[in-house]
Amino acid sequence: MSSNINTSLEGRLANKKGTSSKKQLKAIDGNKFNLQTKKSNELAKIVCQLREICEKHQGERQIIVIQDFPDPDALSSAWAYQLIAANYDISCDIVYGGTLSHQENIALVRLTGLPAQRILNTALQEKDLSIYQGSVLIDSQGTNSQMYPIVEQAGIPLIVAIDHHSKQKELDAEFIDIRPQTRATATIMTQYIQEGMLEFDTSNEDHVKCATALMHGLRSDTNCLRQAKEEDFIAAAYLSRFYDSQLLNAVLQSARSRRVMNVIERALRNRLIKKNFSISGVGYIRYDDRDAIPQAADFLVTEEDIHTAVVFGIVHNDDNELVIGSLRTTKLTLDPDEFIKATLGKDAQGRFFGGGRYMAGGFEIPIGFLGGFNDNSEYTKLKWEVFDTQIKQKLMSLVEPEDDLIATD
Ligand SMILES: [Mn+2]
Repeated sequence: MSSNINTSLEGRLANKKGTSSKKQLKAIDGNKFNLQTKKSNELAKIVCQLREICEKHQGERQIIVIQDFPDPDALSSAWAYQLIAANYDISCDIVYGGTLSHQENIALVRLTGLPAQRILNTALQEKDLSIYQGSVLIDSQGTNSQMYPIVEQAGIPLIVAIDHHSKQKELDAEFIDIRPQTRATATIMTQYIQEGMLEFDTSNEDHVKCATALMHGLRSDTNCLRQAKEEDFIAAAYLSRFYDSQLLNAVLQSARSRRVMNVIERALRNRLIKKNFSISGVGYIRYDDRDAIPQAADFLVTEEDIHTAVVFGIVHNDDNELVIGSLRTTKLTLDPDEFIKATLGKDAQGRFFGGGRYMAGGFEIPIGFLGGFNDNSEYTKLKWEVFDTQIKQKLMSLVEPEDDLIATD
């Protein structure tokens, strides 16, 4: 009954609109159509180039380098590239130099059997890299990997670079697809697959698991699809035909460790709030808990009247210390990449300490001569205070350009 009323109402409204608005609608549809064809032409061109590159390197062995602390987007996209390359008889090793830190990433790799290997820098230096005829960067431009400079120094040519972070440095690759406007590398990889680079098959267990991993990567880089754009939804819709929802659920249900909870507590306690920014130093963190930093930033940005959160700490393992920080923002006009580059600047070699993508960013600052864990607690405390003060001072210089630099409330 009610639907009848609606239909007749719609009918009457449509009649009232008259022909001029109908024409307008047609014109808008036409524009949309042109835009979409333009987009799909561009994509077809990109995929054609990638196909040529894969054909050219048929039978070779490549090393896929992902960031030191890989996230789901990087892990799943690297896996998709590996499966695509296998179609061209190119065998790929997916490697990272750091560790899997986030509980969801550990679960993802364990539950899907995702073929990524951790290689320590020292082992990589001893490894015979001449077995590789080319390297591949996925969801990275090499700046967030301690491993990539070693691969570069070994003279292995960069064949493919696929990423969605803002440009970090000039890359000399045979195929480059860097799209800072795209929310996830998983979206780009899914588009390649949809364009025929790989035929997903629900009876192939690896395909189902890779589709599940891509779905997770896409979700996690778009804040559970809340920041997703049309192309991400289209990619997700395509993946929905192949992924295993129960498997994805199992990955998402992995629990936080107590140590991660403790870091979040510390971030909450230490936070300094200025002009809608929440900035927090969390002190020393074990290498394996490194991912607690972005998780703490994710949490701090949920406070009312806060649009941007930055959390940082000194991450250490047996022989290395590094300041690592994460930025999360909900402010549309704040570009994380620009903010981090402008506040923290560059190192002696002219490389930025960090960068970002849409609504998120990160940085890594080597400690150099001051590094090394020390039994002397006074020294350890002093060292943290120096870094804490310096980083806050730099961040505050943009948050509050005119005011006194350090606030202690
Ligand atoms: Mn990503």
